[in-house]
Parts: sequence; C-alpha cells; structure tokens
Amino acid sequence: QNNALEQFREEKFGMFLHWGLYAQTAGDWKGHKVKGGEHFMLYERIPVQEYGTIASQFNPIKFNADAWVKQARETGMKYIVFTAKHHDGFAMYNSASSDYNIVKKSPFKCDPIAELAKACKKYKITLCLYYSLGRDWQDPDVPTNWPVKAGRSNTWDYPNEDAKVFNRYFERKVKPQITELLTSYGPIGVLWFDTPELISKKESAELKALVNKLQPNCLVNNRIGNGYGDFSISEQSLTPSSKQAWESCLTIGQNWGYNRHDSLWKSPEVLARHLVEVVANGGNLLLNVGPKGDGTFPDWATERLKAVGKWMDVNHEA
Ligand code: FUL
Repeated sequence: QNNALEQFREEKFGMFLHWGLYAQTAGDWKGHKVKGGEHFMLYERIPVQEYGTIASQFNPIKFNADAWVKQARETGMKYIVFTAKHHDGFAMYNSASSDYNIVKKSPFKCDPIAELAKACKKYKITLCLYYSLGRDWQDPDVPTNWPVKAGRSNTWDYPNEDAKVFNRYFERKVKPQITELLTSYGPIGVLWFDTPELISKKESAELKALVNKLQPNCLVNNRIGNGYGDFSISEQSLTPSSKQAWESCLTIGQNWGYNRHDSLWKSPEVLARHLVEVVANGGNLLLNVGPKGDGTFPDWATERLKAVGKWMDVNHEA
C-alpha cells in the first residue's frame, strides 16, 4: 500500500476519461440544448427506459483504445482513469451483474475497459477506474441526498424515498461490480469513487476491505467516504486538499462528458502552468478528456494534449 501510494505520487500526471451514453447525445436532447454533459439525465428527468434507448444508437466504431492511451503517454501522463460507471448507472464494460451495460445494450458490443487494459499494458500506463458510488440513476434503491434534499437521485422513476434502502443497492450492484472490475482487467491502480453521499461508515469500511482483499495495491480516493481514502481530491481547483497525497482534477473545456456546445477551453500554456502549480504543491494532476460518441477525442482536446506533450518533452526529465 505504501509503495502503491509512492508510485501514484511519482506518476503526477494522469488522464481522466469521461465516456458514456452522454457522449452520444453530446449536449442535445429532443432538439434542445441541455445543461451539463454527463448530468443531463438528471436535469431533464429522463426515465431510465428512455435514457437506455440511447445505447441502441451508441456505436463508436472509431474507438481505438491504443490511440487514447498512446496520446496519454505522448502527453507525459502516467495513468488514466476511465468511467466504468457514472451517475447514470450505465456500465461501460461487460458487467456480469447488470445487463445495463455497453456490451449488452449497444450495437458496439465491445468492452472498452478490456481494450484499455491491453493498451495500458503496452504503453506502461497505469489503468484506474472511476465508479459513481452514492449516485446511480438506474437503481431503485439509491435515496436522494437527504437531509440536504438536493434531489440528486432518481426521484422521477422512483418517487417513494421511504422505500429506498441504500444497502440493497450496495449489495446488489456496488459490491458485485467492484468485484468484477478488480478481477477481470488485471491490476488497477486506483478505484476513483465519486459522490459517497449516503454511504455509511460501515459500508465504506467494507468496500475498502473488499478492495484490499482483491487487489492489495489498489488505492482508493477519499470519495469512498467516511475517511477511508488513500488520497484526497480537489475538483476544478488547484488548492491542495490534503497535506499528504492529493489530486486535482480539471476539465480542459467546460464539461467532463463531451458536449458539442462547449466553447471555452484552457490554453496549453494555462494547462502547463496548472500542472506545475499542482506538482509544486505535492499533488497529482488528472486532466479530463470527454471523448465523442464516435470514439474519438474532440480536436480541441487533441491539439491541447499535443501541445502540452511538446512542453513536457522539453521541460521534463523522463
Ligand atoms: C463530480 C461528478 O458529479 C462529475 O460528473 C464528474 O465526474 C466529477 C469528476 O466529479 O462529482
């Protein structure tokens, strides 16, 4: 574990990859622009059944895991974090415990994590996986974040909050899927949990123990909840969130998931400055790319990654 944390801290620079059904709709729904990227199912209150139909159009024939990972490597990055399951609850891999996944529901039928694992091995990049924990808009047992009542769970398909039992979702979906992710794709560097929200201390501890049992060298971030993380996250911020290990995660444009209406992007100069600032403060930088529905990176992302890669070649010792 200590060695794993040391290695993670030495890696310093990684690529976040937000890819899911939201990449296909890309910021539009039924002829109008939607707010956000990967959150639009919530904003539009789209029933799970209807949202699931996006999968039948999702056929990213240009997806090339080798090209993604090669680009990460050429940018000077040492790890990637891929969204295995975001808040929409749709698994971007061949999940044995939930048919709500890319292999079973899309014409594409390919398992992106299996492809990414191969490419990571080839380019010596650490494969890490993102998993939305306290939010899952497909599962009927995820309560809204009471008592804040922020309404961030699926209250349109499943309005009866009193009937929801987080632990049922935890047992039925979270534990089986985490087990699949840690037993099917070789070594995983980090399980990057998101939105702990209503997870109990006991459940966070149990999850941490499960990860340790299956892959003792796999780290978890602080969003596993209740203080069980190995390092902490500063989201869209360069301010250290811990005196020990921490990671800043930043978008290049305005959204995490691809949105064709994005129009503001950080320049390569700004990105390089951010990297220097984060690393100087003892952190890691996880820079996000939201690949498109066809499986390619948006041109504006590729251009910036290439420019940062050039800067790294000149300024960074291997
Ligand atoms: C947040 C999520 O709600 C966003 O969609 C994104 O994944 C970001 C990295 O974490 O909490």
